[in-house]
Amino acid sequence: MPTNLPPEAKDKWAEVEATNEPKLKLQKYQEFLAAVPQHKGTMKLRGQIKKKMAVIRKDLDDKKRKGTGKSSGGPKLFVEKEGAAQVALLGMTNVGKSSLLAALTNAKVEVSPVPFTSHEPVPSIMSYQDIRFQIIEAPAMIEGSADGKLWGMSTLGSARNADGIILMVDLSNNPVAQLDLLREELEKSRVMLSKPKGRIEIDRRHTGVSLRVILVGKLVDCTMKEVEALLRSYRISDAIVKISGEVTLDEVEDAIFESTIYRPAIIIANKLDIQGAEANLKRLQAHVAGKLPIIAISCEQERGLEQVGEALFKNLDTIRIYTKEPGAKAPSTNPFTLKRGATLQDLAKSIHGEFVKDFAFARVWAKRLVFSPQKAGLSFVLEDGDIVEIHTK
Ligand SMILES: Nc1nc2c(ncn2[C@@H]2O[C@H](COP(=O)(O)OP(=O)(O)O)[C@@H](O)[C@H]2O)c(=O)[nH]1
Ligand SMILES: [Mg+2]
Repeated sequence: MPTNLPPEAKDKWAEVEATNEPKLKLQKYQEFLAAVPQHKGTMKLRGQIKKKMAVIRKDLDDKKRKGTGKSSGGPKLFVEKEGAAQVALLGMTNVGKSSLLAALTNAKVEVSPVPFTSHEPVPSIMSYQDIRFQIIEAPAMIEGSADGKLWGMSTLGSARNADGIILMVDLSNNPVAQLDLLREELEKSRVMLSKPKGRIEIDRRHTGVSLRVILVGKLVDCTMKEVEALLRSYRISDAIVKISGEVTLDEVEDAIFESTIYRPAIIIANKLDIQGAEANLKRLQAHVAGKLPIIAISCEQERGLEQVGEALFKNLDTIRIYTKEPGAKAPSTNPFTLKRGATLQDLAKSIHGEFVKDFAFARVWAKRLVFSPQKAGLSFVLEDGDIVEIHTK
C-alpha cells in the first residue's frame, strides 16, 4: 500500500537520516511522525518508526543507569552469535518452546504450564553431526508483538537478528491460526519467510557520487525516472542504489525506511501425542501447501526430534568446509560453516581478514571435480564437504 507522504514528511525524513546523535534522532523521529498522515497506507511505517524510537529510548535509559549498576529492567534484545547459524525459536506461549530446548540442547530452561515464563531470549547450542546451531528461545509471540506489546521488541528483534527461524505451533490448539499470527507479526516487522523476487540496497556512504541507480533486473510497475524521482523526493541525492531481480516502486519506498529481510524458516508442530493432533496436522499441511517444511513432533514422547537438525541444516543453506594445512595429511575435523554459494574468498575472509590479501591459490578436494585436488582462485564456488588447502604468497 502506498504511503503517499507529503513533502514535509519527506523533508523531515531527510533530517532523521542526517543525524546519528540519539537524542536528536529521537526528536527528529517525533517530528517526522507528526508530519506523517494517519491512514491505512502509513500504518506499517508508523509502527516501524515507533519501534525504532523505543530502541533508542531503551538504549539511552541503559546508558543512564550504567554508572548506577542498575539495569533498565527491560528485556535483552539480542544475543551474540555463536556456532554455524543462529536460529530464533518463535511461538505463542505454552506451545513447547522450552520443552524443545530441554530435549535438544544444552540449555537450562524452565518448562512450565504457566504462560509467559520466558521474558528474555534464551540461547542454547544444538549439535547436528559436526555442526553447532545456536537456538534462541524468543519471548512468546502475541497479537501485537510487532507493535512492541509485551516483550514484542525482543521477540521480533531475535527474529531479525537470526539467520533462520523456527515457527513452533501447538497441534492441540488451532495450529493454522497460530501460524498465521506468527507470520503476520513477522511481516509487520518486515521479516519475510519466502525468498524475495528482488533486492534493493541503498548505500549512502558515498558522497559526491550524486545519485546513481544501478539496475540489474526489472522494475515491475515503474520507470527508472520514477525511481529516481522518488529517491530525490526523500532528499536522497548522493548515494549508490543497487536494484536486482524484480522490484516494485512500493518496495523501493520501503527500502528507504528499513530494508525488508528474508529469513529461511521451518515449522515445528508439537504435541503430536494429544488427541486430535493428527487431524490438526493435516489441516496445517493443507494450509501451508508445501511452502515451508513442517516437522511434527512430541516433546513429551520424544517423537520426531531427530528430524530437527537435518531440517535446519537443509533449509538454512549451510555448507561445511574442511580446511587443511599445506603438507598436513588430514583436514581439520572442525569445519568452517558458510552460506550456500560462498566462494573461496568468503572462506578466506572468515578464516582471517588478512587472508584474502595474502591468498595465492587454493587446492580443493571434492568428488564433483574431474581433477581432485583442483587448483582454484578466489571466485571458486564451494560446496558442502569440500576440503580446501589455502596457499599464501
Ligand atoms: N502433551 C504434551 N505437552 C507438552 C509437550 N511439549 C510441552 N508440553 C507442555 O506444554 C507446557 C508448556 O511447555 P513449555 O515448553 O514451557 O512452553 P513454552 O511456553 O512454549 O516455552 C508444559 O506444561 C509442557 O509440559 C508435548 O509434546 N505434548
Ligand atoms: Mg518457554
